[in-house]
Amino acid sequence: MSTEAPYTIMGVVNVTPDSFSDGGTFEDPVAAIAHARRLVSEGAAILDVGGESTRPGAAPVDAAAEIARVIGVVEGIAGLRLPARVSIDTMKAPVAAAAIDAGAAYVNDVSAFRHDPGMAGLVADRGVGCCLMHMLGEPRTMQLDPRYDDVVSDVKAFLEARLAFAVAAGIPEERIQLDPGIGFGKTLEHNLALLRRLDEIVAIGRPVVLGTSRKSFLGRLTGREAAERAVATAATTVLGYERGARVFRVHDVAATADALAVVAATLASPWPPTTPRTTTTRTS
Ligand code: HH2
Repeated sequence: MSTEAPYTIMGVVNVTPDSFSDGGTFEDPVAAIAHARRLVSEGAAILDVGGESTRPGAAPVDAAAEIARVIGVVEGIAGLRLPARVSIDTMKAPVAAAAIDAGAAYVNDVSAFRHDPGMAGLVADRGVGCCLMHMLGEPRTMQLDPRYDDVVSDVKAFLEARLAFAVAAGIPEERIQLDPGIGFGKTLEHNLALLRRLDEIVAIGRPVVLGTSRKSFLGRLTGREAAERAVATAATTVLGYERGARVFRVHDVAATADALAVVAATLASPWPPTTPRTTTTRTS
Protein backbone atom coordinates (compact mmCIF):
# COMPACT_ATOMS: atom_id res chain seq x y z
CA MET A 1 0.00 0.00 0.00
CA SER A 2 1.31 3.49 -0.82
CA THR A 3 2.29 5.58 2.19
CA GLU A 4 2.19 8.80 0.19
CA ALA A 5 -0.23 11.40 1.54
CA PRO A 6 -3.14 12.07 -0.84
CA TYR A 7 -2.54 15.82 -0.47
CA THR A 8 0.32 18.32 -0.47
CA ILE A 9 0.89 21.11 2.02
CA MET A 10 2.61 24.18 0.60
CA GLY A 11 4.11 26.20 3.46
CA VAL A 12 4.38 29.97 2.99
CA VAL A 13 7.82 31.58 3.41
CA ASN A 14 7.31 35.31 2.89
CA VAL A 15 10.56 37.26 2.66
CA THR A 16 8.80 40.61 2.58
CA PRO A 17 8.42 43.63 4.85
CA ASP A 18 4.70 44.02 4.06
CA SER A 19 2.86 40.69 3.60
CA PHE A 20 -0.60 40.90 5.07
CA SER A 21 -0.21 38.39 7.92
CA ASP A 22 3.52 37.92 8.52
CA GLY A 23 5.20 40.91 6.83
CA GLY A 24 8.63 41.59 8.34
CA THR A 25 8.76 38.39 10.41
CA PHE A 26 11.04 36.44 8.07
CA GLU A 27 12.81 39.26 6.21
CA ASP A 28 16.12 38.11 7.67
CA PRO A 29 17.28 35.16 5.50
CA VAL A 30 18.47 33.21 8.54
CA ALA A 31 15.00 33.48 10.11
CA ALA A 32 13.33 32.58 6.80
CA ILE A 33 15.49 29.46 6.34
CA ALA A 34 14.87 28.35 9.94
CA HIS A 35 11.14 28.92 9.39
CA ALA A 36 11.27 26.78 6.23
CA ARG A 37 12.96 23.94 8.11
CA ARG A 38 10.26 24.09 10.77
CA LEU A 39 7.44 24.06 8.19
CA VAL A 40 8.87 20.90 6.64
CA SER A 41 9.12 19.23 10.06
CA GLU A 42 5.42 20.07 10.49
CA GLY A 43 4.42 18.50 7.17
CA ALA A 44 5.07 20.91 4.28
CA ALA A 45 6.16 19.20 1.04
CA ILE A 46 6.47 22.46 -0.90
CA LEU A 47 7.96 25.70 0.45
CA ASP A 48 6.61 28.76 -1.36
CA VAL A 49 9.18 31.56 -1.15
CA GLY A 50 7.87 35.03 -2.01
CA GLY A 51 9.59 38.42 -2.16
CA GLU A 52 6.67 40.62 -3.23
CA SER A 53 3.42 41.03 -1.32
CA THR A 54 0.25 40.63 -3.37
CA ARG A 55 -2.07 41.99 -0.68
CA PRO A 56 -4.61 44.55 -1.93
CA GLY A 57 -2.86 47.89 -2.47
CA ALA A 58 0.68 46.46 -2.02
CA ALA A 59 3.48 48.48 -3.61
CA PRO A 60 5.08 46.68 -6.59
CA VAL A 61 8.73 45.61 -6.22
CA ASP A 62 11.18 45.62 -9.15
CA ALA A 63 12.85 42.38 -10.25
CA ALA A 64 16.29 43.28 -8.87
CA ALA A 65 14.89 44.02 -5.41
CA GLU A 66 12.79 40.87 -5.46
CA ILE A 67 15.81 38.78 -6.48
CA ALA A 68 17.88 40.34 -3.70
CA ARG A 69 15.21 39.34 -1.18
CA VAL A 70 14.58 35.76 -2.21
CA ILE A 71 17.67 34.19 -3.78
CA GLY A 72 19.73 33.70 -0.60
CA VAL A 73 16.70 32.10 1.00
CA VAL A 74 16.01 29.74 -1.93
CA GLU A 75 19.71 28.77 -2.00
CA GLY A 76 19.79 28.30 1.76
CA ILE A 77 16.70 26.09 1.77
CA ALA A 78 17.90 24.06 -1.23
CA GLY A 79 21.22 23.53 0.55
CA LEU A 80 19.47 21.92 3.52
CA ARG A 81 18.32 19.05 1.28
CA LEU A 82 14.96 18.94 3.02
CA PRO A 83 12.30 16.50 1.78
CA ALA A 84 10.41 19.38 0.13
CA ARG A 85 10.39 21.19 -3.20
CA VAL A 86 11.09 24.90 -3.28
CA SER A 87 8.52 27.06 -5.07
CA ILE A 88 9.10 30.67 -6.10
CA ASP A 89 6.05 32.92 -5.76
CA THR A 90 6.63 35.52 -8.46
CA MET A 91 5.09 37.07 -11.56
CA LYS A 92 8.50 37.96 -13.06
CA ALA A 93 10.54 35.68 -15.33
CA PRO A 94 13.96 37.03 -14.22
CA VAL A 95 13.08 36.31 -10.59
CA ALA A 96 11.82 32.81 -11.47
CA ALA A 97 14.95 32.13 -13.56
CA ALA A 98 17.27 33.18 -10.72
CA ALA A 99 15.27 31.10 -8.24
CA ILE A 100 15.39 28.02 -10.48
CA ASP A 101 19.17 28.49 -10.78
CA ALA A 102 19.27 28.59 -6.97
CA GLY A 103 17.29 25.36 -6.59
CA ALA A 104 13.57 26.12 -7.02
CA ALA A 105 11.57 23.45 -8.87
CA TYR A 106 8.14 25.10 -9.06
CA VAL A 107 6.88 28.53 -10.15
CA ASN A 108 3.80 29.94 -8.43
CA ASP A 109 2.61 32.78 -10.68
CA VAL A 110 -0.46 34.60 -9.34
CA SER A 111 -0.86 36.27 -12.75
CA ALA A 112 -1.08 32.86 -14.51
CA PHE A 113 1.65 33.93 -17.00
CA ARG A 114 -0.12 37.16 -17.99
CA HIS A 115 2.26 39.59 -16.28
CA ASP A 116 5.55 38.59 -17.94
CA PRO A 117 5.57 37.34 -21.53
CA GLY A 118 8.76 35.40 -20.80
CA MET A 119 7.35 33.31 -17.98
CA ALA A 120 5.61 30.47 -19.85
CA GLY A 121 8.63 29.83 -22.09
CA LEU A 122 10.93 29.85 -19.08
CA VAL A 123 8.83 27.27 -17.21
CA ALA A 124 8.64 25.13 -20.38
CA ASP A 125 12.41 25.32 -21.02
CA ARG A 126 13.48 24.67 -17.43
CA GLY A 127 11.19 21.71 -16.90
CA VAL A 128 9.74 22.87 -13.58
CA GLY A 129 6.21 22.61 -12.20
CA CYS A 130 3.89 25.57 -11.93
CA CYS A 131 0.71 26.97 -10.43
CA LEU A 132 -1.57 29.20 -12.49
CA MET A 133 -3.87 31.33 -10.35
CA HIS A 134 -6.95 33.39 -11.12
CA MET A 135 -6.81 37.08 -10.24
CA LEU A 136 -9.20 39.81 -11.39
CA GLY A 137 -7.11 42.84 -12.37
CA GLU A 138 -3.89 43.44 -10.43
CA PRO A 139 -3.06 43.52 -6.71
CA ARG A 140 -3.15 47.33 -6.50
CA THR A 141 -6.77 47.59 -7.63
CA MET A 142 -8.27 44.10 -7.47
CA GLN A 143 -10.50 44.65 -4.44
CA LEU A 144 -12.06 47.95 -5.61
CA ASP A 145 -15.32 46.56 -7.06
CA PRO A 146 -14.90 42.99 -8.29
CA ARG A 147 -17.80 41.80 -10.50
CA TYR A 148 -18.53 38.54 -12.29
CA ASP A 149 -21.43 37.09 -14.28
CA ASP A 150 -21.02 33.93 -12.24
CA VAL A 151 -17.79 33.84 -10.26
CA VAL A 152 -17.27 30.06 -10.41
CA SER A 153 -17.99 29.74 -14.15
CA ASP A 154 -15.87 32.82 -14.91
CA VAL A 155 -12.90 31.56 -12.86
CA LYS A 156 -13.24 28.11 -14.40
CA ALA A 157 -13.24 29.52 -17.95
CA PHE A 158 -10.20 31.66 -17.12
CA LEU A 159 -8.24 28.70 -15.71
CA GLU A 160 -9.13 26.52 -18.71
CA ALA A 161 -7.88 29.25 -21.04
CA ARG A 162 -4.64 29.72 -19.07
CA LEU A 163 -4.08 25.95 -18.96
CA ALA A 164 -4.46 25.80 -22.76
CA PHE A 165 -2.05 28.75 -23.10
CA ALA A 166 0.56 27.06 -20.91
CA VAL A 167 0.27 23.75 -22.76
CA ALA A 168 0.59 25.58 -26.10
CA ALA A 169 3.76 27.20 -24.74
CA GLY A 170 5.25 23.73 -24.28
CA ILE A 171 4.55 22.93 -20.62
CA PRO A 172 3.31 19.36 -20.18
CA GLU A 173 -0.13 19.31 -18.56
CA GLU A 174 1.18 17.00 -15.80
CA ARG A 175 3.35 19.85 -14.51
CA ILE A 176 0.51 22.38 -14.21
CA GLN A 177 -1.66 23.03 -11.15
CA LEU A 178 -4.56 25.49 -10.96
CA ASP A 179 -5.75 27.87 -8.23
CA PRO A 180 -9.04 29.82 -8.04
CA GLY A 181 -7.25 32.71 -6.30
CA ILE A 182 -9.25 33.13 -3.12
CA GLY A 183 -9.20 36.82 -2.16
CA PHE A 184 -7.73 38.05 -5.46
CA GLY A 185 -10.41 40.38 -6.81
CA LYS A 186 -13.22 38.69 -4.87
CA THR A 187 -15.79 39.72 -2.33
CA LEU A 188 -16.66 37.60 0.69
CA GLU A 189 -19.58 36.11 -1.28
CA HIS A 190 -17.31 35.33 -4.25
CA ASN A 191 -14.83 33.51 -1.98
CA LEU A 192 -17.59 31.47 -0.35
CA ALA A 193 -19.14 30.54 -3.71
CA LEU A 194 -15.75 29.34 -4.96
CA LEU A 195 -15.28 27.20 -1.85
CA ARG A 196 -18.82 25.85 -1.96
CA ARG A 197 -18.53 24.93 -5.66
CA LEU A 198 -14.82 24.07 -5.74
CA ASP A 199 -15.64 20.71 -7.33
CA GLU A 200 -16.45 22.64 -10.54
CA ILE A 201 -12.86 23.93 -10.65
CA VAL A 202 -11.54 20.45 -9.77
CA ALA A 203 -13.49 19.11 -12.76
CA ILE A 204 -11.01 20.86 -15.10
CA GLY A 205 -8.81 17.87 -14.34
CA ARG A 206 -5.62 19.37 -12.92
CA PRO A 207 -4.67 19.39 -9.20
CA VAL A 208 -6.29 22.37 -7.51
CA VAL A 209 -4.26 24.56 -5.15
CA LEU A 210 -6.26 26.31 -2.43
CA GLY A 211 -4.93 29.49 -0.81
CA THR A 212 -7.32 30.59 1.93
CA SER A 213 -4.71 30.91 4.66
CA ARG A 214 -5.48 33.67 7.18
CA LYS A 215 -7.23 35.71 4.49
CA SER A 216 -9.41 38.68 5.32
CA PHE A 217 -12.72 36.99 4.50
CA LEU A 218 -11.97 34.64 7.42
CA GLY A 219 -11.43 37.71 9.58
CA ARG A 220 -14.79 39.07 8.49
CA LEU A 221 -16.49 35.77 9.37
CA THR A 222 -14.76 35.23 12.73
CA GLY A 223 -13.72 38.70 13.89
CA ARG A 224 -10.16 37.43 14.35
CA GLU A 225 -6.84 39.10 13.48
CA ALA A 226 -4.72 37.48 10.73
CA ALA A 227 -2.40 35.54 13.05
CA GLU A 228 -5.39 33.99 14.85
CA ARG A 229 -7.08 32.49 11.80
CA ALA A 230 -5.51 28.98 11.78
CA VAL A 231 -8.74 27.27 12.89
CA ALA A 232 -10.82 29.18 10.36
CA THR A 233 -8.24 28.26 7.71
CA ALA A 234 -8.46 24.59 8.74
CA ALA A 235 -12.23 24.69 8.24
CA THR A 236 -11.71 25.79 4.62
CA THR A 237 -9.00 23.15 4.20
CA VAL A 238 -11.36 20.36 5.26
CA LEU A 239 -14.11 21.66 3.00
CA GLY A 240 -11.67 22.14 0.11
CA TYR A 241 -10.27 18.63 0.45
CA GLU A 242 -13.76 17.15 0.52
CA ARG A 243 -14.53 19.00 -2.71
CA GLY A 244 -11.34 17.74 -4.37
CA ALA A 245 -8.57 20.32 -3.79
CA ARG A 246 -5.25 18.58 -3.19
CA VAL A 247 -2.63 21.30 -2.55
CA PHE A 248 -3.05 23.67 0.39
CA ARG A 249 -0.99 26.86 0.57
CA VAL A 250 -0.86 27.82 4.26
CA HIS A 251 1.05 29.69 6.93
CA ASP A 252 -0.05 27.34 9.75
CA VAL A 253 1.32 24.01 8.54
CA ALA A 254 0.96 21.99 11.75
CA ALA A 255 -2.75 22.80 12.13
CA THR A 256 -3.34 22.08 8.44
CA ALA A 257 -1.52 18.75 8.66
CA ASP A 258 -3.78 17.68 11.53
CA ALA A 259 -6.94 18.75 9.70
CA LEU A 260 -5.90 16.96 6.49
CA ALA A 261 -4.86 13.76 8.28
CA VAL A 262 -8.34 13.53 9.79
CA VAL A 263 -10.37 14.48 6.73
CA ALA A 264 -8.35 12.27 4.37
CA ALA A 265 -8.66 9.29 6.73
CA THR A 266 -12.39 9.88 7.11
CA LEU A 267 -13.08 10.08 3.40
CA ALA A 268 -10.76 7.26 2.35
CA SER A 269 -11.76 3.66 2.49
CA PRO A 270 -9.75 1.90 3.77
CA TRP A 271 -8.15 4.39 6.14
CA PRO A 272 -4.80 5.40 4.56
CA PRO A 273 -1.66 5.05 6.64
CA THR A 274 -0.82 8.49 7.99
CA THR A 275 2.07 9.45 10.21
CA PRO A 276 0.74 10.93 13.44
CA ARG A 277 2.93 13.58 15.08
CA THR A 278 3.12 11.46 18.26
CA THR A 279 2.52 7.79 18.85
CA THR A 280 0.25 8.21 21.87
CA THR A 281 -3.21 7.11 20.82
CA ARG A 282 -6.41 6.56 22.70
CA THR A 283 -9.36 4.47 21.76
CA SER A 284 -11.77 7.38 21.63
N1 HH2 B 1 -2.11 33.96 -1.90
C1 HH2 B 1 -1.13 34.83 -1.60
C2 HH2 B 1 0.09 34.80 -2.28
N2 HH2 B 1 0.33 33.87 -3.23
N3 HH2 B 1 -0.40 32.00 -4.48
C3 HH2 B 1 -1.35 31.11 -4.79
N4 HH2 B 1 -1.12 30.17 -5.72
N5 HH2 B 1 -2.58 31.13 -4.18
C4 HH2 B 1 -2.89 32.05 -3.22
O1 HH2 B 1 -4.03 32.04 -2.71
C5 HH2 B 1 -1.89 33.02 -2.86
C6 HH2 B 1 -0.64 32.97 -3.53
C7 HH2 B 1 -1.36 35.84 -0.51
O2 HH2 B 1 -0.90 35.36 0.74
P1 HH2 B 1 0.49 35.79 1.42
O3 HH2 B 1 1.65 35.31 0.61
O4 HH2 B 1 0.52 35.36 2.82
O5 HH2 B 1 0.44 37.35 1.46
P2 HH2 B 1 1.20 38.47 0.64
O6 HH2 B 1 0.80 38.35 -0.78
O7 HH2 B 1 0.74 39.74 1.29
O8 HH2 B 1 2.67 38.24 0.80
